[in-house]
Amino acid sequence: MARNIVIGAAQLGPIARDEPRSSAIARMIALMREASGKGVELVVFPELALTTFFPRWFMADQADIDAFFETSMPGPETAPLFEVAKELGIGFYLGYAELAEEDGRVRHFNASILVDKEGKIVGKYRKVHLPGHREHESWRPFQHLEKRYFETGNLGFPTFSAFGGTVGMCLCNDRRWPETFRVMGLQQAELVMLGYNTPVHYPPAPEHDHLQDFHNHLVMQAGAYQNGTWVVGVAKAGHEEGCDLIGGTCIIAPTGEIAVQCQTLGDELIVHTCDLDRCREIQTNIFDFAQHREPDSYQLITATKGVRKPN
Ligand code: CDV
Repeated sequence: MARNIVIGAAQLGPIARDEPRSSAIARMIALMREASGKGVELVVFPELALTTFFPRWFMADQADIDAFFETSMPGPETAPLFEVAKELGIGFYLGYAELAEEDGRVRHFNASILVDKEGKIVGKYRKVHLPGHREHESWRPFQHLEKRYFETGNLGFPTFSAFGGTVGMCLCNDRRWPETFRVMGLQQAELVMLGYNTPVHYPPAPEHDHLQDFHNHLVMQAGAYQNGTWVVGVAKAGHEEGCDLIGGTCIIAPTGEIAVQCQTLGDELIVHTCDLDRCREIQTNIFDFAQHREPDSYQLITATKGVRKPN
């Protein structure tokens, strides 16, 4: 018996700096309605899906930065997304900038939530691997100030029992790190959802620009196969405020094969029926962790942050 879930990966094209959230949300609702017509139960949206990718600009005034953050979820502007999801009986993953009051102080996270078919938040994730830099670097054609604007996520990589399976989340740069997928794999994740904003041009190593699409799929396919999990990776794509972002939104099977992939750099929905039981093909065979892992030999992974030189 299959444990099927029909998943929609809802890629977004560029969002302008002055585009109001209401416009981005209207675009997402249109994709959600299209998804509903195709029997979708769960829609995955990109990272920082409500606004333009604001870490590309240095902003000195905290009020200008905070304007890109959500202080409540749902809030007045995001409520329609939750209402339509409930009306259609569709769950969703959403990436957004979270401004939280926690431990007696204001905190900023690059976050994602998982919302069930009733419009209720059933999972939250805060981005662990923040790429980029802290200070303004004038030599760059555009900034990547995630390290300045966000704190490192403090929730780890939890998984949740939802949509008839075990599901987890991560965000963009997280997908490049095998630890991300393995920590969720060790919780027997059957589905990992992630949104991304990935520029074609990587200023510190422009010689790799032509490899951006390859690396995107390479890491997600490896993460899927090595942990026997479905992976849904969703881009904010296209020419956004002078910066080209890759597309390549896709749904990847536990075998590492891309089942379906977007063809454009704009708003586009792709749909696939994912049988969560297919995870067992890998999880009880080549990557049967209990039988084959050798954690004693991996201690260096958590014992050190950087490289430890041989004696
Ligand atoms: N939003 C991201 O995390 N972007 C990074 C870029 C800067 C390399 C990524 O890993 O795609």
